[in-house]
Amino acid sequence: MRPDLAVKAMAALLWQAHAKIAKALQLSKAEKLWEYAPFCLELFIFASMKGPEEETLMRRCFALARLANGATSPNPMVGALIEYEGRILGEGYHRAYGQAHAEVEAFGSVSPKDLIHIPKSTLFVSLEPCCIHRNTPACTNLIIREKFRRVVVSVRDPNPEVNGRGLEILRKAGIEVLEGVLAEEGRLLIAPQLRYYESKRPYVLLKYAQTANGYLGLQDRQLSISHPLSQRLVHRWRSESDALLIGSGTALCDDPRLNNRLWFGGSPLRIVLDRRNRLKRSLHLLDDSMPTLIFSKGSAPLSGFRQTKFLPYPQMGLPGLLEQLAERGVRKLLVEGGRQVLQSFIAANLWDEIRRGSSTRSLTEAEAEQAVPAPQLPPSAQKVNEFQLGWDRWEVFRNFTLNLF
Ligand code: AOF
Ligand code: ZN
Repeated sequence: MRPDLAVKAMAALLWQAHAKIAKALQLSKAEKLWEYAPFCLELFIFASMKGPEEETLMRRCFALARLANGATSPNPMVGALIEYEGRILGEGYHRAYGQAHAEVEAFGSVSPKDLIHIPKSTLFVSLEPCCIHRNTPACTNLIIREKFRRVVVSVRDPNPEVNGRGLEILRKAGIEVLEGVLAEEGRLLIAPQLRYYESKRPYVLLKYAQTANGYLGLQDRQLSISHPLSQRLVHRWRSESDALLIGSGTALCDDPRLNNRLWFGGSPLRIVLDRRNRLKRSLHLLDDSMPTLIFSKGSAPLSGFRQTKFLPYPQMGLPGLLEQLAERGVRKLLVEGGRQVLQSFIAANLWDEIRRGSSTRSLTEAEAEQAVPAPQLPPSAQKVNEFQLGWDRWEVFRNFTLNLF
């Protein structure tokens, strides 16, 4: 039995006992009030347990939402479940852009015999239900039609076409609405969309690996720093990103493929900043095997590509570049270096998160002479998480000057 239901049952027993005792002792009205004390205490405990119960179920919505990490962009990840008397009747999540919303998936998973309970059920959703018909019909219509008793939401949809209207429509239809459950975590889940609607640019995630003595690598050749498990993790991060950006220095030195080979899901759009038109046709990045954007000087310096596009490097610099990417639907941008590119994002304060892996590997003094130092962490970087993976220590920093968290 659920603990909060057990308390409810206890409170009911106390209530009955109280009535009998009061009658037997023929207590006065004032004395009777005292009899309420234990009952009130139990009710208080019950009420205070309701919060964590809601948080537990909302956490489950977040976990469901994250199952589609990388597949929903430019739309947010969303998870939902339906609760009836402590039982989860159904759950679901928005699986991919253009497909059914989390609420529809959750409702669709309810077994036919449980459908009669819907009018007494609570719908938990990590995001405010939509009230517009775009790729799919408005979720508010489904919720009203099926007569849900209550809707519990973590955060509002930052899309100005929805932003609070979904909740208002539900309230007007007589549905009890609670918003703001685990709002901080809910905002993190939709950080790329919040960043887009707030700043018209993608959420920028800088990632780099450094040696124990703080170097990214050598000037002219690739250095193997990270543990194989870290490489796999980085591919996972690639699968969760819409685009992956590097500078021409890294392209020439490492000749990377910049795709996702070590994790499930797809690969991001490849982006190279090549302001001096230094890229060579023989590089993996110019193999035309997947969508690639090269920001170069003037019009296309090379031709004959199908999936590779050359665009002039924007006069506005990084802000202009990010605006262009946002217009192309990029909501989450992973920047994988090198030093110059990483440092320019940091200098312009155009970053939201930094993931830094520090290896136990060190460079020799001779190697260090022609090595590239890791970027300088800005004072605005606040560490929010760290973990060990093989011989690497990963640290996660967020930019708290940007008003997103
Ligand atoms: C929800 N539940 O699971 C998702 C929502 O028609 P679409 O898919 O393009 O989405 C239109 C709006 O719905 C947009 O504001 C987006 O933020 C929101 N996504 N809403 O109720 C969901 N994925
Ligand atoms: Zn919806």
